[in-house]
Amino acid sequence: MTDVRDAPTTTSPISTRKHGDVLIVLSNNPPVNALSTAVRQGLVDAIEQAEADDSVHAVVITCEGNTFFAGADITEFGKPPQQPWLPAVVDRIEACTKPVVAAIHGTALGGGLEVALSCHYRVAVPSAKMGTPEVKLGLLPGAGGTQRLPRVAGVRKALEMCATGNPIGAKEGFACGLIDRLIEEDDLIPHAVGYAEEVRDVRPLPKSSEREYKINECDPSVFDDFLKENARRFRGFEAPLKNVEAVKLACSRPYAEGAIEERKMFMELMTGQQSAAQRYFFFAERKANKIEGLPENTEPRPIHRVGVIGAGTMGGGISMNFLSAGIPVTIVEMGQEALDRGTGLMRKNYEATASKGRMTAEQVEKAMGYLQPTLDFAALADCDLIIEAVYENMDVKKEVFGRLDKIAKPGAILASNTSYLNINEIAASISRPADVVGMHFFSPANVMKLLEVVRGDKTAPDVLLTAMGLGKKIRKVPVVAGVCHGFIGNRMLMPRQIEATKLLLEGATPEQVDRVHVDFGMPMGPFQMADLAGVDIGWHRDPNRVENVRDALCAIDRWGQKKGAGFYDYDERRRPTPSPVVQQIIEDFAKKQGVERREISDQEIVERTLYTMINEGAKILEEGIAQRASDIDVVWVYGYGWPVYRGGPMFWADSEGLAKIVDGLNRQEARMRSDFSFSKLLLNKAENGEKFTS
Ligand code: 3H9
Repeated sequence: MTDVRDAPTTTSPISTRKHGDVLIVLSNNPPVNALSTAVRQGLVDAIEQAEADDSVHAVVITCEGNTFFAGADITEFGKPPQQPWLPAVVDRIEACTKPVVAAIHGTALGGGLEVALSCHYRVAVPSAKMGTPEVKLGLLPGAGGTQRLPRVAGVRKALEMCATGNPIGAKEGFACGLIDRLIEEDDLIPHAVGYAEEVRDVRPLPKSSEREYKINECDPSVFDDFLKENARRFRGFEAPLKNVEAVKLACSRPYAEGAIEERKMFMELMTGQQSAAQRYFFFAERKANKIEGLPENTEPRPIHRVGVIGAGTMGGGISMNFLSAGIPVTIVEMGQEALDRGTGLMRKNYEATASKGRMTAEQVEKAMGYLQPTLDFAALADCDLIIEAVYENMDVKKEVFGRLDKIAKPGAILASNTSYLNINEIAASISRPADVVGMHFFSPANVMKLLEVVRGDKTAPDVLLTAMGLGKKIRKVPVVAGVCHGFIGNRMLMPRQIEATKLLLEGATPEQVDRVHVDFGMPMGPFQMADLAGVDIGWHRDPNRVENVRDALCAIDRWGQKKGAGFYDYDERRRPTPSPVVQQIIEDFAKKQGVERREISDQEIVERTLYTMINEGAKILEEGIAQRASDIDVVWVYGYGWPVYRGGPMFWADSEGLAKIVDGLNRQEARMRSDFSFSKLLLNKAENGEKFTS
């Protein structure tokens, strides 16, 4: 068979060519073959062409480049819709009187999967993935996906795919009936054409919208069970519930009626605030990867081996990211016992993942096989990147960097995992400041997606580019931050923590403050977070020096969950209950400091904790610590669990209205910490009716 990938060039992203009696319809719309207006029109035209040409007996729809259609063109959302609409396009494909085969590679996502579902047959290479990620944009599949998918793949599978947005692999797709045939990698189009020839005379044509048996055999309890299982995951989100509702409709209504309802729900979600926030966030995440001020032609440095100093929880977690990506790691500790404990914990973590079926035993061994544990600091000499994850103390860090300066090979990148310390000071203490960068991982480092890449004054452009690229390679979301105390995330956390603690003295309880944050959509409130992380973090360790509530808790061993007591009491299953001891401590302190206790409203908590964070975010922006407001949002969503349906703190501030934020802060200013000051950027923008994000 000739290579049918040599399609002639046309101005439309859709081209056609004939191979025997099969019309091959090829999309070429980089980077992801999104279903733009031109692509949709091209598809309709191609189907009309197939209908009109008597010599055509079957059609194959496929794509050039890395992927099958990855969905509707998200950049068109929010603009006046252009004909032909995707629902009409997919209906036209399904109504074709000649068999249509979708030939899938890469990712058939959203509208892309809906196109595939409207074809009469679907073939795919084993590496292909299929999914309905609309829910991650606060939407549901709006071109018949919620109605066709359960009919083809089964109700439970459709629920999982639509409501979680997670894709499935082609093999799983084949097992559930979504894919009709798996085809060898690299041979997709010729085999798809062969398949089309095999089925060219089969009638009636199998139409997804007409299939009944998978929805007829559905147990009605599947919906409630599914919602119960996922209650925590869906908390606060509108779209997952709408997706479930739409799939449920497929089981009770004829296709045509279900499709009309689906469309209504799609439009409802599309015009809502949550989807606007989630669509904003989709682009925010991608923008975060772009580094400003990078000289053209900057090339990353090659990284073949990574060194990690410190095999504690952080060092171990950091190492696992590289091991999982197949990058060898040399991990150094001071004593054999700590080294064994660290590597043992890494293996245990991998094995736990394997026991949940998310890794095979071979993959565990493969990952651990990339690890070289050692007590010999000099073993770091052949590493291309060395990350220190030692005790958070400037003198200790400088000492480690001094040693690295002597043994690291020329051109090696020297990174610190510090959460607060000044990267410029560390860099200035050695002979090669241009090689120094911050790589701030969040705990647990093998799980959390965020990576703050801290750009020092002297950090070389290629060092920054390498750290960002590597972050992506190990499946993190890297964000560039400038040097300041706490960088982006932890710096914004500080004013929140200060006000939250002040509020306790003034009359709020830890439960109230935490509830306000959880109701807002955060995974936990400031005091739940303190108990989880350890109330003793940063404590001076002198039980006789009790200057605030935290000192008082630490002095009596209430260090948080690890001690069974912190701001809350914990039972053996780590379930929290309010603590009368803590309440007494708070009241005693209030008395000692002459703070008059009063009723605190939930609104005051929002204004003093969340609004102060916005103010700090604005300062971070005006000082150039963050490249753009959306980067701050990425940090907060991926590093601290800010609800993505509120876009992130800066997007949320914009949607609340900056004048409202300023009003709230003005109202609270007298009660807040004495060194509170307004961000000029916030004041200016509020006054001019501007926003942080566009
Ligand atoms: C939908 O389909 C609704 C329908 O049900 C109903 C309609 C009526 N549109 O992620 P990457 C851009 S909703 C426009 O870095 P990767 C992206 O911004 C849609 N642009 O690549 C970036 O641009 P830039 C459902 C898009 O290889 C570039 O492509 N589909 C779209 O890491 C590369 O992206 C989805 O939600 C789009 N749909 O990952 C799928 N997708 O270079 C969303 C990407 O200027 N997409 N871009 O920064 C993805 O999940 C990933 O992009 C994908 C590739 C896995 C495909």
